[in-house]
Amino acid sequence: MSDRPDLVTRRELLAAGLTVAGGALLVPSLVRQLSALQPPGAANARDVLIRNARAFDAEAPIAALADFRTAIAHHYVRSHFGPPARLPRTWTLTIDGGVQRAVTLTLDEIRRMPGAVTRPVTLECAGNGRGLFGLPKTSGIQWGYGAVSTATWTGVPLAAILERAGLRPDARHLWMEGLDRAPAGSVPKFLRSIPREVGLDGAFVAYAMNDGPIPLHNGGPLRLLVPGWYGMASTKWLTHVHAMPVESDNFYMKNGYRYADGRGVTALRPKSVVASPLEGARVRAGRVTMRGQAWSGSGSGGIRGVDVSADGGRTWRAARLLGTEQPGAWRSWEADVDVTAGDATLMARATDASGATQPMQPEVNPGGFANNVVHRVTIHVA
Ligand SMILES: Nc1nc2c(c(=O)[nH]1)N[C@H]1C(S)=C(S)[C@@H](COP(=O)(O)O)O[C@H]1N2
Ligand SMILES: [Mo]
Repeated sequence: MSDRPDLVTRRELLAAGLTVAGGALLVPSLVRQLSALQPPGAANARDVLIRNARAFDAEAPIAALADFRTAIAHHYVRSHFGPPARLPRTWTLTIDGGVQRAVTLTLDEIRRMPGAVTRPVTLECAGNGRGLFGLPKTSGIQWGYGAVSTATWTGVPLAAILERAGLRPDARHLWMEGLDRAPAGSVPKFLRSIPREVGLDGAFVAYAMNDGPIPLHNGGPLRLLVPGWYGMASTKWLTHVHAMPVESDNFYMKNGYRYADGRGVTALRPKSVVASPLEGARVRAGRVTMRGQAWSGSGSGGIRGVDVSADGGRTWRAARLLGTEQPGAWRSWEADVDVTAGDATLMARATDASGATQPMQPEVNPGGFANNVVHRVTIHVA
């Protein structure tokens, strides 16, 4: 049986008037929402009316995170207001503000630009793990562990696009704008800006995801990717980059995405997930192979190591890191551990090259951001 129903969040299920038993529910309205996750392909190029415009937020099933690359069917989805209700016949991206000349490029022109890059990017929602903090329900989506995924994205460096416009030296910040808007007039658009250096170093404008068109729910046909930063920086449905002297004063910059001390939420914190075995799994006593992913943010220098424990944190051993370090993407790991009859608590703890590691207890903040507490998985050993 497919684990696709797990993509539906608890909130969606509650909205549909359902309670979950094992997560394996499939009802017609949910099936329709799930099918909206399929790549719209050529439909993007037309003036289509999206009928399911309501925000759709979904996590990846943990089992799917065992693979380095997350399939589109399993990639998490998050937006504040859902996709734009209408797509223009011709998608354009305009660079204006503090530039020598404002430039507008069509999607086709961007696709034909030289210097395209294809690279894996680990996107994690800043709210991933909020549900584990035990905050009031009003604090935001009560995500578990699965608001994180890694797809292969193709696009052109933002630097190359900005070069066409000629960024002026006083343009210290890049204000991103997407086509989506709030359904009610008084709610501001979701807008974010990134510092100029971040935009010029590694950020790119993508038109393909896992070798095909970007599905509408993941920000297609054109989106920004800011590798190493939490997901809110990676503006979906990108139509404008406004070069500005100061940071954006949008509600989601000034009030949203701030830690208790007022600092903005930016780079990913070191974190890991145990994707196998799964919570509640039944295994035989003896050797068990643990598998998962580990990642950290820009400026961290990547993952230095992952330690695992099979006895609730009393003893630890180093996991094997697989493949090679690719900046902006997570690192797969595996480890063999020995378990004896009874319940066993498995844990993984990532440390990045800067020496930062995951806390054993959640470090709560009122917004419920960036929870990188060590993942605990309890299994039954017979
Ligand atoms: N235009 C726009 N871009 C957006 C958002 C949004 O609401 N509107 N949400 C952001 C957030 S909070 C996250 S976590 C990522 C999610 O990207 P994904 O749905 O492809 O996983 O998109 C970001 N980009
Ligand atoms: Mo997010």
